[in-house]
Amino acid sequence: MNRIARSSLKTTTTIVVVCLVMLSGRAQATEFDLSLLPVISPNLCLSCHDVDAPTTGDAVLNIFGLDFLANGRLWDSNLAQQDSDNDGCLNGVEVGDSDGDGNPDGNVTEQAGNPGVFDDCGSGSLVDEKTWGTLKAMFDAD
Ligand SMILES: [Ca+2]
Ligand SMILES: [Ca+2]
Ligand SMILES: [Ca+2]
Repeated sequence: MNRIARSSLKTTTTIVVVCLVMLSGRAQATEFDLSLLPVISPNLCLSCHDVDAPTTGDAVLNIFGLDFLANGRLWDSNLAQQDSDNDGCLNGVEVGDSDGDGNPDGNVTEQAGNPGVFDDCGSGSLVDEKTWGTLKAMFDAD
């Protein structure tokens, strides 16, 4: 086998393996991923997907789901400080955990907006939310 054929075979094998890993246990992964968000009501699966009961065939990710995936499937301050759907509300504000430490803001029990959908996520400008998040992070660091 020449070098190009071997390289091509290796690439094909890698793609097949990656696809198999992605297909196996997709639903379980979704439930696990959902458990990583500090506040999930009322959007639940819709926080990350385009459908409210995703199965392997239709588990299309929304823009926040893609960012979550790109962030190593982690909910953290990095992801909280982004505005995935570009609606002016940071992910952390929409999810209800401004600093992204995994604990809801105060006694928040409902997401303020959907982090993956351009929507009305409450009052306040992005600058104010950013400032608030920064201030909060400073206090939390102590
Ligand atoms: Ca947003
Ligand atoms: Ca928090
Ligand atoms: Ca939103």
